[in-house]
Amino acid sequence: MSANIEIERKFVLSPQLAERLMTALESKGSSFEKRSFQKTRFTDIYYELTDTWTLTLRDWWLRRRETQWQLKVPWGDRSCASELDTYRELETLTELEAVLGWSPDAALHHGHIEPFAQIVTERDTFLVTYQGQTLRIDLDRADFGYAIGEIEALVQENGNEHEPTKASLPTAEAVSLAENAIFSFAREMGIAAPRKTVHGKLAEYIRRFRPAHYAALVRHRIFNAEDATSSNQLNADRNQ
Ligand code: V4E
Repeated sequence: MSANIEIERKFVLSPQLAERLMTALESKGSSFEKRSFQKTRFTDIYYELTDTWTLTLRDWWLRRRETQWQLKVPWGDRSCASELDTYRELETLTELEAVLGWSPDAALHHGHIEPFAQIVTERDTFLVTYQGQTLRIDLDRADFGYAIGEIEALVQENGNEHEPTKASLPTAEAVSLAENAIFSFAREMGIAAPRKTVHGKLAEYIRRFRPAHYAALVRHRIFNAEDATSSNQLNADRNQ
């Protein structure tokens, strides 16, 4: 089984930065080649084992995006304070069932899993070629009043199906190249390094609406303790 490794740098999306990025990404004669632009709207429903936080306390994130089941599990041994998120992204039922050991449809049908968050996102996506890499820039607005940007690269894993979170060397080299491209693209776009970890939409949703779950994730070092009191972070960041 070989899945995609997703390497992602999140940034706080102030209205000013969103406008500046839109202009830069639409302009010609830059160091990157714009390949496409797309607007989408989708609903994610996140699931946990019923009455437990078993999956999320392992940093496993099971969701249904519209009709498709997806699972993210950590790749490598990055600390939760890292500026980059690196996850294996599993999207076929065969992959999901191999890693989970059960079928999400059957688990839902029998009440073994239950939803704990629902988020509707409006997303502007730019695909660019930069330093030989395809980068994806997502500008997201979530329905609970949170906006965030992401620069993301995908690397095809040369996987070891028995150790789903273990890094293999060629994959590690490809991930390292992708990381460099992401950092350098962010610098060129004038996206400042955040002073604190930037919450993804779900992390922020849990912080706002599921405080006990959030506290457990901080205790288990899935989320960073420094962020426990942060809000939208617009004021704490320089992307204004
Ligand atoms: C919570 C989480 C993950 C679930 C997906 O999170 P999110 O970034 O909100 O989703 P989205 O819509 O951007 O997914 P995409 O379309 O890019 O696939 S994946 C990783 N985490 C963990 C996590 C963490 N440990 N710490 C912080 C600050 N954020 C997220």
